[in-house]
Amino acid sequence: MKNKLQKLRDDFLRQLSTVDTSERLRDLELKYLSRKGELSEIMHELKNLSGELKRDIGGLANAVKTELQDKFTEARRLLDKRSGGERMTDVSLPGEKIINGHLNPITLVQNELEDLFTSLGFMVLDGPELESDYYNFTALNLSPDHPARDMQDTFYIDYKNKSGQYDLLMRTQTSPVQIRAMRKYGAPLKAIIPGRCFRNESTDARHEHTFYQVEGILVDKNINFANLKSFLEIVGQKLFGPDTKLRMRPKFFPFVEPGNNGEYSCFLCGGKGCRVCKNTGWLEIVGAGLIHPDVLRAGGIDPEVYSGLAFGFGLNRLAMLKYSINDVRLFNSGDLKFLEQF
Ligand code: FA5
Repeated sequence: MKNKLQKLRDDFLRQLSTVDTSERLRDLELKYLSRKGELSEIMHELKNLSGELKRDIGGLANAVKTELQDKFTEARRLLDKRSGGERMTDVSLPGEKIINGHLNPITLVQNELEDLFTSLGFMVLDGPELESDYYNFTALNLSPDHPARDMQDTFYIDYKNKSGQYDLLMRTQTSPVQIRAMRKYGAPLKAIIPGRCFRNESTDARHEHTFYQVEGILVDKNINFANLKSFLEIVGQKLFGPDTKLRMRPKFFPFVEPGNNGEYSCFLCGGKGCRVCKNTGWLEIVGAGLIHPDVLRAGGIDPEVYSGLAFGFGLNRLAMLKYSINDVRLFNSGDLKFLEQF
């Protein structure tokens, strides 16, 4: 075994003295010094020896190992130095193309809306995605037995509060941040809140379990429906062009009174009727209304002094319309062929 070790050492050193590229150095490392290399093999065989012999040859093997590793490290240092500190392969090979990332179309629309609303003096706020039942529903006038809760089923967290109730859930809308913002900043208040929402949906081309909304809230003295209408018009014209028209139709949301659905004239057919608007000429995009007095109270604001407006856009839907995307599920697909188009 001593001879074997001696031969391995000599072979290694002889070959090392002729190495002139990092590839050859690497080959040598693999052959002799790696976990499955020849030196490891010999070390492995040591366990079959006994007593003094094992100690002698073991000592020699360790000394050879240290010597070869030191020589190897030194050879690598010299090679690196010769190539200017960098280890190079073939410098004549074409370089690797660095692929640029793309912004998701949802982010593009979100950025446009943030630019618009900050230019109008709105703050951009954030809120928790893991929300309490109280903020997501009760404080927004959806008491625990309110039938309108059925419209927004979500994912509940398996955790009980001190009263033994499950009260943590993934938020279904950005509206709970209305309450948090009112409590934190009081009135007057101007804010938008973009963010991710979750619903227990059977997904299809228009419905996802995870999607984005952007909430808007404005609280001040004498806020009225005309103010709401003008904000929704500004958004439509900014995103879809100056000729975009707005239509508001009544819709029930427990946290606004009166509530409505905002619809824009179809950007594709200009209101004549087409495939995108299902021949109606209008596209339903936003839920909105004047903030219910109970919600202002839950936010710590006196409804006798202040009034407010609120709206909630579906960001995925806005992006679908702006970029003619025909399936909402593409946004979360991670499909580069889709994302690279924007
Ligand atoms: C709401 O969520 C209300 N919070 C909006 C609101 C805010 C009303 C403030 C009044 C005042 P709604 O459930 O309609 O409303 O959802 C709003 C928008 O979110 C929809 O128009 C749609 O664009 C988007 N949306 C809702 N569910 C989904 C889903 N499963 N997948 C993709 N987008 C969705």
